Amino acid sequence: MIKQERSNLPWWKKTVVYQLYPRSFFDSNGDGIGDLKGIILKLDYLQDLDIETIWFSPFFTSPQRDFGYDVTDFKGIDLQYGDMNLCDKLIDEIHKRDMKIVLDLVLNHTSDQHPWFIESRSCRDNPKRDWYIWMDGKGKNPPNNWRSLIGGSGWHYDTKTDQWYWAQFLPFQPDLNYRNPEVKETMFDIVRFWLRKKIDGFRLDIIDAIYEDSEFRNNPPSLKFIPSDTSIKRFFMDSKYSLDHPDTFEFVKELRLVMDEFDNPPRFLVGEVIADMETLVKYCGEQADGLHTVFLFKTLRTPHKANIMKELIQTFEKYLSEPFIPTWVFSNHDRMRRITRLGNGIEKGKLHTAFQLTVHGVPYIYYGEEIGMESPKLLQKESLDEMALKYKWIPQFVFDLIRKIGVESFNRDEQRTPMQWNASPNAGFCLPNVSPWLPVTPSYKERNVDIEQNDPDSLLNCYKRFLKARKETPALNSGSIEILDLKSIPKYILSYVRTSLVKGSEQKAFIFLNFGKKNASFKNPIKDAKFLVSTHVKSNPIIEDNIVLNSQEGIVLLK
Ligand SMILES: [Ca+2]
Ligand SMILES: [Ca+2]
Repeated sequence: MIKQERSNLPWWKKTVVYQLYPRSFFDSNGDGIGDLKGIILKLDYLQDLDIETIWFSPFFTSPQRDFGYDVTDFKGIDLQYGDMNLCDKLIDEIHKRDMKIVLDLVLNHTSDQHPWFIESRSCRDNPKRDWYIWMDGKGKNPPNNWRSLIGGSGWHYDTKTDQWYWAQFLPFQPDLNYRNPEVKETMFDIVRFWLRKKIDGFRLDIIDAIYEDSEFRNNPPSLKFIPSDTSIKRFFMDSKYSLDHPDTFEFVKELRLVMDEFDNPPRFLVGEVIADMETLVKYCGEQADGLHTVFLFKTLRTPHKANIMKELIQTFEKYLSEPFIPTWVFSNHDRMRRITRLGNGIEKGKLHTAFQLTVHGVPYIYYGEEIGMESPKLLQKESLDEMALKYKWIPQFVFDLIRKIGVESFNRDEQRTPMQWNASPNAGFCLPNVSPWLPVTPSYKERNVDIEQNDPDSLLNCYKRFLKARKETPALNSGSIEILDLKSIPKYILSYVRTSLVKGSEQKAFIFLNFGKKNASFKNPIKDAKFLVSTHVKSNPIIEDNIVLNSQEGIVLLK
């Protein structure tokens, strides 16, 4: 067990991150779209919740075809959300509350409406031509067999110049060419621009897609069709030449050097990467000189079971122990919400919360997760999400089946519905007479901030208890982790201990999570431990020599 003083860890290893989707948080001006002013008005809510870091999905200038992940000006604020003055105020108001701000950086591509791409596609000898990836086709076919991340060829033919451009994601998001040094320098200067504005870190969109093979070799075939969170084999193709390119591992180190130019306070990076563990750690650098952290999406589809959660901890600790640190994410703007995945069970949601906020690593809370917001069933063909529209020809019942059996949602609108503030029409997200950009989820009348704040037994108050305990307890926010494998504890109970040195003496937090369907009672393995917090109100888990837990109850004992 590591016995070093860990409470002096850098802030980003101890923090709790809240992912905020600006379009859906709070509309301050009655157009049905969330905005920066609305976010500023709600910052007290996040501070009161003990959120320490806020990551914003992009609010840069964009035609909004991919709702901000298609940027036309990386240094501009989209008019729908506000302007630079408001952004400066937002940064300031967040820092005033002793919180940190993380922006979403889309380095891989721009919008096809970006002035750079408009120039680039105008003619073959334009100075910006080489800022994007252009190739001759093979007869009437694309240059090679590479598929995009969302299926189908990632090559798109441009009639004007009779060449094809490469797009890893949607067709209107052409990839930048990082083999051109001007592109790299320009993008690094954009990073510096935001760091000078005191941004504390960046979440890096599809950072595994930065470089592709310079020889454009065909990708080999694969037997795998269905995409997963741990493999680049998908759509019957092994994307070895178009994803996780060795040059990208070097690129993140260069980006890290740019970040390190700004060290007061230290800044951090978290990368969106879909890969196996061996590949994921490569993005962090052998000398911890790459990305500070990466998302570990294996968590997204983990069944609600003690032994599987235990294996996850063991795997993450094996690959990402000090100086690295795991991340824990259970929903985001692309993937089905956690509570829907858990069969809409609030009690399971509470246990999940206890797990996420006590395990070793950086927790990511997706907005609304704290009140149990669901991914409602929306019709694929009516989607505003272009990725969902790409598959609108598939009959709806297939998506319904995927939701039911595969427990996944392919219509990203379902993850992006308006924040539920209260039980008034439109859930208090926008004025009652305004139509919100996406429909409010029907269960908003029971699941909203207003109601849950006043109910001690709500999911929201469970979050509050655990967030507060985490913030105030060094063992929980900085301690090392060890699984407690004791024969006396039933198998359906996940238990682990976090240890930290506080002013020279050892603090230990013992966590017991009952994933079982029944109440449990077992001999208390720890003498003189004090009860700190539980998922259940009026919990009394220490009874004489035993620990007694309700089904789906999670507790922390402190020693
Ligand atoms: Ca608005
Ligand atoms: Ca790329």
